[in-house]
Amino acid sequence: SAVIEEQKFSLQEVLDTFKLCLSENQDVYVEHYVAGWRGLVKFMNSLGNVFTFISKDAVSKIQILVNFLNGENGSHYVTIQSMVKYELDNQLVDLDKRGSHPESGSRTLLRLHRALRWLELFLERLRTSTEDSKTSVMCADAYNESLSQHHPWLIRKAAGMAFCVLPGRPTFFEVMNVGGAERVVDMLGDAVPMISKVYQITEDLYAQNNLLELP
Ligand code: 1PW
Repeated sequence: SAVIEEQKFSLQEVLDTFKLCLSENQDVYVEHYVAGWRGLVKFMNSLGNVFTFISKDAVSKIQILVNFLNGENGSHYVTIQSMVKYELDNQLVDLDKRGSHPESGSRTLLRLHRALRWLELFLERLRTSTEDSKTSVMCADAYNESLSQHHPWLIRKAAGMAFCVLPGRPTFFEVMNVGGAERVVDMLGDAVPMISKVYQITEDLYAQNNLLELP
């Protein structure tokens, strides 16, 4: 029935959300970016309890952005581009050290942005993996190559421990609920370039505005 259909989780749907992120002139919609992350959180939570420490932070960051989007200045938060411009023009961002705006939209989104790079690298490894590849190794390699550089020792340790208990590749593919391994590979071949594009546009915007190290 339709109800059961709705409850069924599919990573395909999540990754499709990232397709909706890009406007005609390559702006990134915050609404869809956040919706994509909501789906990723759901996915992480279905991988086991150890991931709740990871997803909890994503959830609170998603909520900060949603609050801006639904707030009185919400019209400035429709795209990442308009958000950054609005917050910079109105001195709403702590640029060098944490001060009166510790939870700006710009610094909050930067955290999700850095994590999106991890996801991109991880999904690409998953796509090109073979039956005997270890998800824990793929996940750790992707993490060490990206997000870990922004994390202190304690979080790196905790993340490393969480990766160790990640389910194996077959379970992983099952939880994704996309179909057989071949279909997963096809889906990822479609989704990874899309995520990569959203990532690159955001990265360029932050680089141009000197925001890549926001505290
Ligand atoms: C298997 C699928 C994986 C997909 C995405 C992974 C999401 C990664 C979230 C890692 C979070 C680890 C714990 C929280 C750390 C925060 O200190 C950190 N947040 C993030 C998202 O890196 C930095 O945020 P903060 O402390 O500067 O507010």
